[in-house]
Amino acid sequence: MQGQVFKIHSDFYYVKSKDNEVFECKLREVLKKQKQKVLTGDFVNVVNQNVINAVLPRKNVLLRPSVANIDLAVVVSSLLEPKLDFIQLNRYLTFLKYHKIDTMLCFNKEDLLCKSEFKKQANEIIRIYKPLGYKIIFTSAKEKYGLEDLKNEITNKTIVLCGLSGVGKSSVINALSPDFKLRTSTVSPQSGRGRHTTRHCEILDFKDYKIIDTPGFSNLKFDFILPKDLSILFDDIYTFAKECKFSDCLHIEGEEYSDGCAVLNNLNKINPQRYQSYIEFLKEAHDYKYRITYGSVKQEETKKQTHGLDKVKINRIKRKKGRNTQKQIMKNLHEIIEDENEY
Ligand SMILES: Nc1nc2c(ncn2[C@@H]2O[C@H](COP(=O)(O)OP(=O)(O)OP(=O)(O)O)[C@@H](O)[C@H]2O)c(=O)[nH]1
Ligand SMILES: [Mg+2]
Ligand SMILES: [Zn+2]
Repeated sequence: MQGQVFKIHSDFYYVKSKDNEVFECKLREVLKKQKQKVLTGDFVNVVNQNVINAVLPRKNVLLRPSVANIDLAVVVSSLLEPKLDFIQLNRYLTFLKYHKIDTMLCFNKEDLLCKSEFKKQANEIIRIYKPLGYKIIFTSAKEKYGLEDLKNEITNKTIVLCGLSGVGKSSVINALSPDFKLRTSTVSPQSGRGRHTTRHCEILDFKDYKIIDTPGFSNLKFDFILPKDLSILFDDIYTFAKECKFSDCLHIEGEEYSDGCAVLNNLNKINPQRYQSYIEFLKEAHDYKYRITYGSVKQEETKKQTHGLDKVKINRIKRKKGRNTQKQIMKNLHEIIEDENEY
């Protein structure tokens, strides 16, 4: 039998067949030994009604939240409570772009702003994100605004809701259908943050679409990518970065290439918060580069002491980085998943 994993609780995988039959399954020992990750959204093969013995090829995978086979990610932000945080939003967008997943934006809690304040915020959002090609909707789960706009975008799709804790992901699902009765809780008045109410990813089946509710998280870091590969994930920066005449320029204000850098020459055309996000993520990417370089250098220093071959040392550092980059990215992301599961 084949089916889709719609929920995972510790070692149990809940699989729904095409006929909507639900099976509580375990993973076949050999898959465990192979460290095969099974994610919510995976299509799997089930034998004996309760053993997953194969994961079918994935259309795509997102490791934060950990889900597979998604048609669209909807990044949910709240206009207030928690306060709209553009850098955090850019984190999600950049991460999804890295995973090549279609993305749209949903700004919830419209009811918390007065008309004029809402208009001001909405205009700013549209000015920044529409030119980047994102569909944008405004909703209120409380007042049930904007839900038709959301439905229009997600019909016939499997979508994942991503966003900080407390922005109203589960509330939006409850507003679309009272059947699920997902748990929600208020944002803490002290910290202004959500309370991590949703603990697991779960696919909720609607008649015309599937929605994956996910736990909110904020500690997503770009510590799996090299600094030189970051600008390509920012369309608005890359437009100029690809014209920059310095091949190894990272387009940072005040640094060695600032005279004549194509990005810096056009900084007035880039939204300041987008550029600030780029610089912030760049620091995390630098930490990653430092870590992998330092790891290799340490190994090579030992080699040097034994063989005294400087030239070999340089070549090996370069080779090591190239070979290991992809493996390291996956390793880092898998570590992130482990953290995620600790909620
Ligand atoms: N005023 C208002 N409050 C909302 C709206 N949507 C959600 N809320 C409230 O915001 C709080 C958090 O909502 P949740 O649905 O639990 O948020 P979440 O994104 O699922 O949070 P996690 O599960 O922790 O990731 C709850 O008290 C909701 O009642 C809205 O549109 N307007
Ligand atoms: Mg929730
Ligand atoms: Zn440059």
